[in-house]
Amino acid sequence: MDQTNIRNIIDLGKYPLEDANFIKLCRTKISENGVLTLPNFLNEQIIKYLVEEGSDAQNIAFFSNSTHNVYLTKNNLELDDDHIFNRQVVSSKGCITDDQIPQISPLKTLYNSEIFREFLASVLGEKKLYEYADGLSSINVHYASEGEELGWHFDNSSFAITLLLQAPEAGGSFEYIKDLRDAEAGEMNFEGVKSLLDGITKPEVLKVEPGTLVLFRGKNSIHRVTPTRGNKTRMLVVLAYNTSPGISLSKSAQITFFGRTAD
Ligand SMILES: O=C(O)CCC(=O)C(=O)O
Ligand SMILES: [Fe+2]
Repeated sequence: MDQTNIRNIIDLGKYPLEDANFIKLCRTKISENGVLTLPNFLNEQIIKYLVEEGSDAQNIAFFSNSTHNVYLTKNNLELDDDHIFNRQVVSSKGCITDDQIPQISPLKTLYNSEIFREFLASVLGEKKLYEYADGLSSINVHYASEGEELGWHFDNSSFAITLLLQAPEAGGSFEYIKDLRDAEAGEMNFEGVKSLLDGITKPEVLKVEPGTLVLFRGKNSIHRVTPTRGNKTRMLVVLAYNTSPGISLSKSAQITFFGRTAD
């Protein structure tokens, strides 16, 4: 099968990415819910292929283990250690970078497909989307083995695009609360965050099966991925785009996420 042809990777009959009505429906969904899920976006054969490709590369993944606050900032020393702003949560995962994904991978076909990219831009209300200028950040595969998790956080970027390849036996679920803060207005909602982290407020759980494409607006919607349980690794692809050309991830972020820089 020709993996360099987008039509062999996604079913454009089921998901007509160029159809104005379909785009409009997706736009409405993401603006109303802060999230859009397209189940079975990848066909079964491609998922199987990508799980194998991903498993083969797991041994070269960079493993990171960190604690951070939900705002992904340094601690504020003017506030007490036990203030919710300074409350530490744990994140741990393995990650492979764009340069470690084979050129013939269907992930590259999908990421670079004009049809796919224009669809994403239209749904997200952006003029155009661009790849990262560094050779590491555009496509990443994340691995969460038993006990690994992503702690509660608000994203720095306004949107995220993910594809689940393999779900664990248990755990590894994506939980969120829509619009818990308003970053643009400088509203951090300490009370709301505290209530969630103290287990008083219960989050929503997003239903995601392997092959599901997820578009998520995570800047104001707090989210986490619960610890993987069992021997099967949670494997997830992150497709990262910029809204202007020529942008690289900062060197310090490259070190944090990938353990090295592109050059
Ligand atoms: O693993 C996921 O499903 C979400 C990833 C995420 O929230 C992030 O990378 O910021
Ligand atoms: Fe996130």
